[in-house]
Amino acid sequence: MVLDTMSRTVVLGVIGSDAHVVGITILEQALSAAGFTVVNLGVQTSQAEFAEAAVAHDAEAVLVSSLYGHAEQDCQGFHRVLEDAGVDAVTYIGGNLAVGQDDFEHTRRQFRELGFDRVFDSETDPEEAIAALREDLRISPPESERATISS
Ligand code: B12
Repeated sequence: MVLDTMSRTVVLGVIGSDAHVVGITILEQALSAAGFTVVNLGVQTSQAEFAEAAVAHDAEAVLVSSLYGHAEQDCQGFHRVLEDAGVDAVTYIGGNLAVGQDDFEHTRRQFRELGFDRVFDSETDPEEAIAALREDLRISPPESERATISS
């Protein structure tokens, strides 16, 4: 079943000790404008805080951001924490995920193996994440965009 309504909740935050706030602020605005209910946990968010928020808000997606180069360490065991808390949500991660990030396909594989459903690099336009969420959560695009997609 494809759902038309967009009151779907997304939890968003920057994991670990990372304090880069600009990316998630832009993502929050874009997701809100696209009709999602966004719970922005802000910077320096622990794995447990992501899990607690996802449960408390019955989130359908958990979006993790990391810029400072320690994402791999910060995300070890993350999906186990979500699973133990009973979270049933798609998980995305994006940002500057590796130091250097010269081979993003390698980075993507690494984070897919950690359990993330989708992995985005630092060039990602928020619209890409929104399109991915619509696909993964089976939300049909708004009327205004349907003509564009079918043309
Ligand atoms: C501003 C900045 C800072 C500011 C942050 C201020 C603040 N409160 O936000 C300050 C000066 C504090 C800072 C500190 C540090 N920084 Co800094 N910082 C930057 C800088 C210049 C810009 C980041 C930014 O705001 N970009 C603009 C936003 C719009 O883009 P964005 O964050 O990339 O987000 C977009 C995408 O990545 C994507 N995205 C992000 N997350 C997600 C998540 C999902 C799910 C999706 C779909 C998409 C997505 O969508 C966003 C919107 O388009 C970058 C370099 C750069 N040009 O990117 C370095 C950079 C991120 N910093 C870096 C480093 C190393 C640090 C420090 C560790 C430096 C140090 N030794 O102290 C510290 C870390 C401090 C900490 N605890 O976090 C490195 C990271 C290196 C790496 N990963 O390999 C970078 C890349 C600089 C560099 N080239 O070396 N930094």
